[in-house]
Amino acid sequence: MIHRHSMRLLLCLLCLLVPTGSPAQARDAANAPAQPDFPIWTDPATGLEFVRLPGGCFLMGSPLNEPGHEPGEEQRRVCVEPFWISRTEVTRGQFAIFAEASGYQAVSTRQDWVRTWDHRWENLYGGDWRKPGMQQTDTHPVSGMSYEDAQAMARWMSRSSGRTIALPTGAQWEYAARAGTATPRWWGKAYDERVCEHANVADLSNLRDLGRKRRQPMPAAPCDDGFAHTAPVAAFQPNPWGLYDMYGNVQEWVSTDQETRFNNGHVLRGGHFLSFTTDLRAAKREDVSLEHGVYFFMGFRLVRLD
Ligand SMILES: [Ca+2]
Repeated sequence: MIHRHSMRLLLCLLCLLVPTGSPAQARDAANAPAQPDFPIWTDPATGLEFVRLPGGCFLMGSPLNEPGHEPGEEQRRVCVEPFWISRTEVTRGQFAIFAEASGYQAVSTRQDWVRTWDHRWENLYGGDWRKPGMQQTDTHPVSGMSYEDAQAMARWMSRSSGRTIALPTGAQWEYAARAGTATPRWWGKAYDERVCEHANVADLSNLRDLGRKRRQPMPAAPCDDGFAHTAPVAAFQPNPWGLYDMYGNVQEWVSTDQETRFNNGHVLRGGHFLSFTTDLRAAKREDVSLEHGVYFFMGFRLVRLD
């Protein structure tokens, strides 16, 4: 009995000594950048928190030799006035507060489908932002959002808060995402295993998920961020200005301030949970036609302008 008890004790001690190496622990490691003391404002109706960024000028776009550089990313000096931007993407719970208070029917609800990917793109009929074809809770970013849905929530929040709430312009989004850096991503140039500390992207979780379903692998980061689909907001390290998930998780609508290829087009920024390498860059613009419908990786964050 004593022998068995000792063994159990030894095993318990070993459990404490062996690192689990979980993605969450890796992300909690000491590499997070120091956070400036920017003012915070909380929207009273939804609890969405905004950080006040100082105004400034920066080089928008990317140099010609940046891997993934595309037309439309030509570098130019841009200045922005001070503005507030939400620390996180709008969550499903926050969007639900808006939808219930206003009676708003999202595009995905009206059309009764969301476009998903599970080894190929498919329309999930009967799905909408509440059932976007993946496991989510109210702390995950709302997904399956159209540009129109994001604008509708901004208008409602403007009325309810008495402040001017909007989608960020492309310049505001990129200024916030860069947070004073000039590299492709705020943590630098490299796209290696460190990406999993900073962003929820296509990673080994996606390969595991596809492997379980006996489906073809896809390009993925050489690390495990723990999420094959969306992650709760603020689960990864914030950027140097205290903003979470500027890369990966859901792709974010910005208000049109640049040309798009489509008559009825708008721009998404920051990549999403199925993105990899060159799609996860500060300068990357995803130009989409609204006729293509809403995809399960489309979400947004908001700005306050006064
Ligand atoms: Ca992931």
